[in-house]
Amino acid sequence: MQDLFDLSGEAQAGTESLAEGALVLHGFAVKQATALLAAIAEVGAVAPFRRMVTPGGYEMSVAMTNCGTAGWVTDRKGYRYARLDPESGKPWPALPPPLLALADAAAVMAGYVGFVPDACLVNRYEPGARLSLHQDRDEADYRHPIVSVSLGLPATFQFGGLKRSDPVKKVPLRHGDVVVWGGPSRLVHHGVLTLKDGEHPATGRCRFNLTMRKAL
Ligand code: MD6
Ligand code: FE
Repeated sequence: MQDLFDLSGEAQAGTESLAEGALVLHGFAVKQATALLAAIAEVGAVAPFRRMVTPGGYEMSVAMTNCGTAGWVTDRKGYRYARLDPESGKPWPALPPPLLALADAAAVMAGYVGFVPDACLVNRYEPGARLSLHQDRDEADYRHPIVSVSLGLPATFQFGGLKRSDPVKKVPLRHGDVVVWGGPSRLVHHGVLTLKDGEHPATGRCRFNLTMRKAL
């Protein structure tokens, strides 16, 4: 953490502190974007994007797939991590090395040393898609941080508090931005506002978000 803050407690240029333990690294993944998008295409070819159903019976507007030892899934039975893709019955594709390298580098920047994710949820938003306010709490151990990468169209991220009713900060996330959060912020509520239409040179009419976690 030390080197990201000067003596006044201000975050370093290009970084934005959202709360204790939560940091936006603006543009941190821009140089790796082409490699990351190629990795997403490979994952999607093996485990296609699909719109999962919530326990309440709603089809999500965000299309999802996974890579890693475990993948996050939802259906009428609930939210959980599963080692097998329910669509194919086969293991999820492995976590691509460029994702692992980025997760490590970003976590170190935010003061988390030795972060090794075993799950990466890949979200695909088309214009009109949104993700309502939620907590990520299906992971076994909340001491591990989460590293999140945004690619393509910009979105407005909502960063709230530990209570669902806490005030929510609106944070613009653009192509190449990385968010790292853990520690006291690990269980904050967050979401993504409805994606506006647009065209991005790297992705076309969509936004991808990768969230890397230690799930098991
Ligand atoms: C998104 N992100 O940015 C959704 N969850 O599309 C998340 O839900 C998220 O960015 C946990 C940690 C970081 C995240
Ligand atoms: Fe989340």
